[in-house]
Amino acid sequence: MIVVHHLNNSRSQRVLWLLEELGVPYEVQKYQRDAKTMLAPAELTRVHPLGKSPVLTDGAITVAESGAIVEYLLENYGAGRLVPPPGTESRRRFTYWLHFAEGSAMPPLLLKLIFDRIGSGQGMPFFVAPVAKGIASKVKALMIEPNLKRQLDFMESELERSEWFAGDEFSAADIQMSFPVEAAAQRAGLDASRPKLMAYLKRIHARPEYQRALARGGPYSFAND
Ligand SMILES: N[C@@H](CCC(=O)N[C@@H](CS)C(=O)NCC(=O)O)C(=O)O
Repeated sequence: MIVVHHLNNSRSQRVLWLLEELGVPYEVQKYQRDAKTMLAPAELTRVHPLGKSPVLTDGAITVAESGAIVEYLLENYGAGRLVPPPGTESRRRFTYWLHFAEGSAMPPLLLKLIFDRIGSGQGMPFFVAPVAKGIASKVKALMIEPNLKRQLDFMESELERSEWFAGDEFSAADIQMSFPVEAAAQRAGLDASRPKLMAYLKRIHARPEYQRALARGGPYSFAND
């Protein structure tokens, strides 16, 4: 039996969703973030040394890293579904977005989360808070926000070319891309000025498999790393 080691409000939501799309039975082992630090509990390190989520166990096999989990599930349980045929333009786009989600889209989103927290001055001595605020707003203006804008513009333009990230068919690349797009809508300024991305979010949220995955995983707010 496949077990998804699922941290609340996390990327492992995508793994539940992919399993629902594939119709593969699975169990969910739930872990709660620390309310203050938002970090995963230490018990997750018993499943994988990095103690991050998602991790999937399938009998004696342990797979970590969401992109690797997507590839493992498609290879072993996909029977050719949710991935375009090799050698096609769609397959190249699929591979690009599968890697882009964690390799390029998430780093500036995570930096924004961190510098927003630093800039809030919360928990800092009163004389440090204004300095922290100044540094955070400089880093955001010079580095993080221009990157986020360029990436969102690029994603929007790609969805002008086709309905889904890899082409005309829904694929696992759309599942992998859901987390950064949701995070951008939650906390990085993605709004109605980018109608293709907003319509993509609406389409994925309307999928019954997405809804079933939410019901299995529990409350989900996209506000975390
Ligand atoms: N690139 C990794 C990122 C894994 C990751 O950072 N997971 C977050 C949850 S979304 C986590 O476990 N955070 C809690 C912690 O770092 O303690 C993946 O896609 O699997």
